[in-house]
Amino acid sequence: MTDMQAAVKAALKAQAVETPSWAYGNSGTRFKVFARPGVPRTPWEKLDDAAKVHEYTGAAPTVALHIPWDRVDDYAALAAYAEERGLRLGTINSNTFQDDDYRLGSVCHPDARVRRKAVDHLLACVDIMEATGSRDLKLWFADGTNYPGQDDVRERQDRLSDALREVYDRLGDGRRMLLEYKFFEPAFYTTDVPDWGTAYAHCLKLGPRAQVVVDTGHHAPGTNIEFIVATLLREGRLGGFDFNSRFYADDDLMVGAADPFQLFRIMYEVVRGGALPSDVAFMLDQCHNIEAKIPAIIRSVMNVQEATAKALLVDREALTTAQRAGDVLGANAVLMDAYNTDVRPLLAELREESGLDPDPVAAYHRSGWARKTAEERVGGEQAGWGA
Ligand code: AOS
Ligand code: ZN
Ligand code: ZN
Repeated sequence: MTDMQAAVKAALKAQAVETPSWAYGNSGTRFKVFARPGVPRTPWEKLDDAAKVHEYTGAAPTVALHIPWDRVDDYAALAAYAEERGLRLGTINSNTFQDDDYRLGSVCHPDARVRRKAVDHLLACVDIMEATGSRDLKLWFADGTNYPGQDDVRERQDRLSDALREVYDRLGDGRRMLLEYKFFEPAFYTTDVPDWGTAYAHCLKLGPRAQVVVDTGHHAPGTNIEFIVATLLREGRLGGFDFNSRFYADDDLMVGAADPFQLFRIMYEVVRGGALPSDVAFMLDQCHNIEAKIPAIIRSVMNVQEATAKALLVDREALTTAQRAGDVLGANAVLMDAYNTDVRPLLAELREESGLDPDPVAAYHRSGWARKTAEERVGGEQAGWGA
């Protein structure tokens, strides 16, 4: 094994991908949610499924929760349950978009009563973090307007700023606030946190523990996401990723499915920025509408690993030499050589060295977990979006 291969393997072994609890539940579109037999009915069962993903990949040790979709009476008990299964509870995702009260927004709503309600929910999430031991609070706001003139765009920024300040100041020691942006949907004219610049400006004002989250599906077509990643890393403000794939809008398909080359370019900037390992959270934010959920999540983790392996294989020395010499095609070729490397044998070897099956999807299918859960998880209500 070359030194390069050993270094690549060591970096890959240290990489962890956080899976989202909501990906284990039923989901769909506004047209139809397709129910699948065996889907979890409770947060506890979601953790049982997440444990399977970790068991076969060895790379998914934490699970993000969504409040209130994963509401339980005792979060410390949920954390203990996760630990018994070799997992930890990860990022707490807040929800300020589901209630009727939020028709005109949440923390940016024109009515102070609604803003108070939204901030109280975020503060409740801060308390939950203490019970679960979660490091990060992830904020995504559906706030915005549909029509020019509907509300005062600048004043909405002031309201947002006040809300973020109150929540930031309540974060416990070592906790972080991750602010996610999205350019449109559900609001269609203005969105209150539409882009990385707006998120970054708020984070800068708040303090170092406020960080930007890049959801790969939240950009206009053609946006150079890896440039945003490079910039945020340079400024020390990249808190994490919500990984998924998009063809059109916020499609939430499996990461690396639509554009594996883009994922590679992003991971190259992560490696280049010295962020592997780092505090950057590598999270999935996906919904599996027509496919089996656990194998899709395993596949997604593998897609992140493959992109990372290729990014790590870039011959940085040769690249720098070509870049400094102004060798445009030579530099491009160095990058493409790494991208075009088949890293699957390397990853299979790595898994075997860690006592895992080289083919996690096949191992999962052989395990009989899908059949067992379809038989056992009857009655009650299946979890899904909003459940
Ligand atoms: C919404 O579009 C965002 O991607 C959110 O990160 C997320 O999907 C939702 O809030 C679930 O927590
Ligand atoms: Zn997201
Ligand atoms: Zn999204």
